[in-house]
Amino acid sequence: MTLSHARSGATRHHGWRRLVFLLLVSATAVIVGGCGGADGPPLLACNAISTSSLAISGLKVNSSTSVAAKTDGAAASDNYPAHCLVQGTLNERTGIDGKPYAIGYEVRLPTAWNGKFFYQGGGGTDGVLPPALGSVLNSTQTNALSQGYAVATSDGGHNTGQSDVSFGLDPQARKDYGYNAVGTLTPAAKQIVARTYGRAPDHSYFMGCSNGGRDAMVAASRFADQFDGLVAADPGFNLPKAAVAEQWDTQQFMSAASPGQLPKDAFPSSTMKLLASRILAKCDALDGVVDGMINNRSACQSAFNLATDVPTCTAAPDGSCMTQAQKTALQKVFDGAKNSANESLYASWPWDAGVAGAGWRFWKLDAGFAPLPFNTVIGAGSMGYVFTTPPDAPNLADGGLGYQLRFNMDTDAPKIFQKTSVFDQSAMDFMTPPDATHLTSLKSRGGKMIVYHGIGDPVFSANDTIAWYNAVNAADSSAPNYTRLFLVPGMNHCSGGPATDRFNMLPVLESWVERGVAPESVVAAVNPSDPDVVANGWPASRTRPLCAYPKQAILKPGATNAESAENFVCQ
Ligand SMILES: [Ca+2]
Repeated sequence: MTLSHARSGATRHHGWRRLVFLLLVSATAVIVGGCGGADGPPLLACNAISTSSLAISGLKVNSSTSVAAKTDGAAASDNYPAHCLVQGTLNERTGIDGKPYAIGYEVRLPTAWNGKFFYQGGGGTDGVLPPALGSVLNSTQTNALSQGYAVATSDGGHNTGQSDVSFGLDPQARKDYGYNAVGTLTPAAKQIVARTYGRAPDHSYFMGCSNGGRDAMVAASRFADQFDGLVAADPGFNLPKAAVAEQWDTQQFMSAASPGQLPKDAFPSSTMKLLASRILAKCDALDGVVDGMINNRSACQSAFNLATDVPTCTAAPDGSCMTQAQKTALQKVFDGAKNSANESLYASWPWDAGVAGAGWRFWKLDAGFAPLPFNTVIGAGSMGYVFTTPPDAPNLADGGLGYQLRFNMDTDAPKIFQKTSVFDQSAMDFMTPPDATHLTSLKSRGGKMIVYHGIGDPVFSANDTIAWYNAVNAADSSAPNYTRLFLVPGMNHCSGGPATDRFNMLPVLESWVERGVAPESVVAAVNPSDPDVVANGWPASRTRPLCAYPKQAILKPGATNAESAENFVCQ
C-alpha cells in the first residue's frame, strides 16, 4: 500500500459498502489513537517530519530527507526503494562521566509501505548507527526496506564507535546498551510510522545477530508487547558470562605459548585444521553422510575424545600432532570457563568442524588486523568497562592481553553480578533477558521467536543456547508453539565456516506469525565464495535443510545425491 493509496482507499468503495467502510475506518482511527483521522494530527510528508511536528517526548529529529531508490547494488541486499530517512536522537543528556549521551536512531519509511515494522538489531558494543535497511542477516536477498517495511535502528545509546567502550562508566549508558535503546526507540519509531502512514503497523518484527540476537531475546522478554515476531541469531544472551569466557580462553591459549608467542603462534592454522580433521574422522559419518558436516552434534560430543583421538607430539608439532600443552589448553577451552572450585562460569563448547573456520580463528586466536584474538581486542575493554561493577577502566595500551591474563576467575568474574548504589543494575541485570526461561508475555500475545545458532560459533557457545532452549521446553512443553531453535552445523559467529550459512528467516517468521505455519525446516545454501567452503571443495550448489531442534538433517533412505536439501529429511 502506498501513501496515496492509504489516503484514498475509501474511493474504491460505493454505496452501502462505502458507508460501512467509512464507519470501520473511523472506528479503527479511534482504536489507533486518531492518527491521521479527521480528529487526529495530520499525516506528515517527509519534509514535514520534525521535532516539533512529531512532538514525541524526548525525541529530536536532526534531519528528514527523501532518498531516491538505489537499484545498481552488487547484491539485492545493497539496493533500497525510494524512502524517507529520519535521523535524530532520543533522551539527550549528560552522563555521570560528564560526557554527552543520547540514543541515536534512524527510521526509514518506504514510499510503498507494506504495512509492517522492522527493528534491525545492532552488534558488538554498538556505538555506531547502521543504515536501517533491514538486513535479513544470512542472506544477500532483498532487505526488509525493499520489501516495504518501515525500518528502525539505533546506536545503542552511545556514538563513540565500536572500539571505545568508556560508555560503561555511565550507568544509564549501560542500561541503554543492554535494553533501553530498543525499549525507547521502538514505540517512538512506531509513532513516526503512524504519523507518516496514518495507522500503526499491522505486524512488527525484530531481527538481529550476536549482540543484536541478544537484543532480540531481551526484547522478547522485556518488550514482548511491541513485537509479533523475532529472530535471534547467534545470540549472546548471557553476554557478561561469555565475556568471562573470553578472558578464560586467552588464558588457556597463552598457557601453551612459549615466551614471546601469542595465541596465534601457539595455535597455528595447522593445529586447528588437525583438530577439525580428527573431529570429522570421529563424527562426520555419524549422520550417515561423509560430507564434512557434523549434523549429529550430540553423538559427536561423546564420540570425540581429544586426549586419545589426536596424536600427542613426541617432537615439535608438524600438523600431524599436538603437544600436551596444546591439548590441555584446548580441553580447558572446550570444557568452558571455571573457577577454582571447578564451577562453570559460562558454558562448554561443542566439538564441530567449524573449529578450523576463519571466523573461529578471528575471534579466538588471531584477529588479523591485530596480532591478538578479537576476543582480546573487544573482550578486555568491554569486560572492564561495561560488565564489571564498579567499572575498573583497565589500561588497554597492550591491546588488552595483560588485563585478560590477570583476570581472576574467583574474584573478578563474580563482578558481573555485582551492583552499587550508583550502578544499581549488575551486568547480568541489564544485559540478559529477565526470567529467560519463561516467555510468558510473548506466548500470551501469540508472538513467535526463531533462534538460530552456529554450532561452530567461537563467541557465544551453541551449548549455552541449547541449554536455554531445553530449559524453556522443560518449563513449558508447548514452547515450540512460540519459539524454535535451529542449529547450523559448522557455522562460525553469525556466518562463515564450513557451513550452509545462506538462508533467510524473515519469510519463515512471517509465515509463522501471519499464517500460522510453524517452521519445521529451512533450506540453507553454501556461500560459494566463503574460503572455508572453497577450501573444502564443496560444490557451490550444496544445500541442506536446517532442522527445528532437536531434529537433525538425515539423508533420505535410498537417496544418492547428498548435495541437495530435498534429499534430506529432518528427524
Ligand atoms: Ca556428515
